[in-house]
Amino acid sequence: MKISKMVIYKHKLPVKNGPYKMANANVNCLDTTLVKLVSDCGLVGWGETCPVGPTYAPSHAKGARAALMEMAPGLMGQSPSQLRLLHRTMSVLLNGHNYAKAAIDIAAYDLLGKKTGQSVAELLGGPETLNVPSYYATAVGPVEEIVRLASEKYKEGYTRFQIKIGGREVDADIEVIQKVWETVGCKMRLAVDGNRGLTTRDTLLLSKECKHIPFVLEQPCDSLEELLAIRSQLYHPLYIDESGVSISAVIRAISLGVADGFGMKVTRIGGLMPMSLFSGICEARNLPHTCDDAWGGDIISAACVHMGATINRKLFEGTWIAQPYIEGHYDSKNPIMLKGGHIRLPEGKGLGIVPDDGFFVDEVASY
Ligand code: 0XW
Ligand code: MG
Repeated sequence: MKISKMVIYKHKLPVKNGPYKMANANVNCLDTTLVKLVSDCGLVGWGETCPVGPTYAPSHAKGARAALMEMAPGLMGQSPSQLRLLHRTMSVLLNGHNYAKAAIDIAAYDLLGKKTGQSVAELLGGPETLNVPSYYATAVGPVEEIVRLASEKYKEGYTRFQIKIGGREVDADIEVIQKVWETVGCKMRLAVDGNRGLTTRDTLLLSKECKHIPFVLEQPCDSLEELLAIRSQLYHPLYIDESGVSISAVIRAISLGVADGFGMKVTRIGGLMPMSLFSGICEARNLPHTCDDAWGGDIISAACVHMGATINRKLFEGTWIAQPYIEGHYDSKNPIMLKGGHIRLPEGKGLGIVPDDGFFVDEVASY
């Protein structure tokens, strides 16, 4: 099987009840990028990448499309089934830009699944579950709203709740965490995500003020160096998210002893193949981790759910998808849905998601 055609589309995903506010990003509408790979045998595979605005990470929608256009001509005639070689070809064509390469990796897995009659989860080693646990992530918001969401999401069946903090006075963040704890206690596992937005001083203060509350602290400060500097003074386990930009960065964080776990994004690490390697490294060191993406629609959600289904249950912290914040689906017959805090693994070959005919109309380039 060879790649004979590649089409790049862009598509707008408005945020339901937006903006979605994080310490370093404020988004009303996401700009997602879709990749359609067509094989010489007429099969079609889909990939997607959707940075959550231009400030969450060093990636942005136009950058993804420029990187895809840079690689596209060199990908024609390559085999999508030889995934390791496909990744090497992408590295020869372009340095870095993992988040763009991920869309091609996902489309290649979708094609390979369709060709061999297997689901992506089977190609990744096999699902441990058909009902993948998710977790709820709030935006940065007022105390009453976050407390209300905590009770509501517990009742819906979520087992993990991520509170966003940062970008405001640390006292407001401390109050939110304490009130959520008073309301839901140990009913859900708690994570507190600073999205790089806190100073080391405020992180230490927050951890001390909340030392009686068992949560994991996710990427409170910008860099690994800042986290390393305060690591020994923290009262909470530390999860690395935004700093885990590559397999090499993950190995570094583990060997520096700064990571008690990870929030990981399939696109940030470069696709399903590197994500599977990352998950294997975590398993070797007994490190819990999520399997998410920054944002995006049914295609990226399906990729995260297939990968999440394969992760060792003991270490799996859930798959976050943007569905609760988005209206509508690409595949109206077989949408990716969150129910009771869990996501059903799509049935069928490949990703198990096929966008409705003519759904994407904004074609950016075709090769
Ligand atoms: C909660 N998320 C997975 C979704 C947002 O895009 C950010 C992210 C995180 O944990 O940083
Ligand atoms: Mg995070």
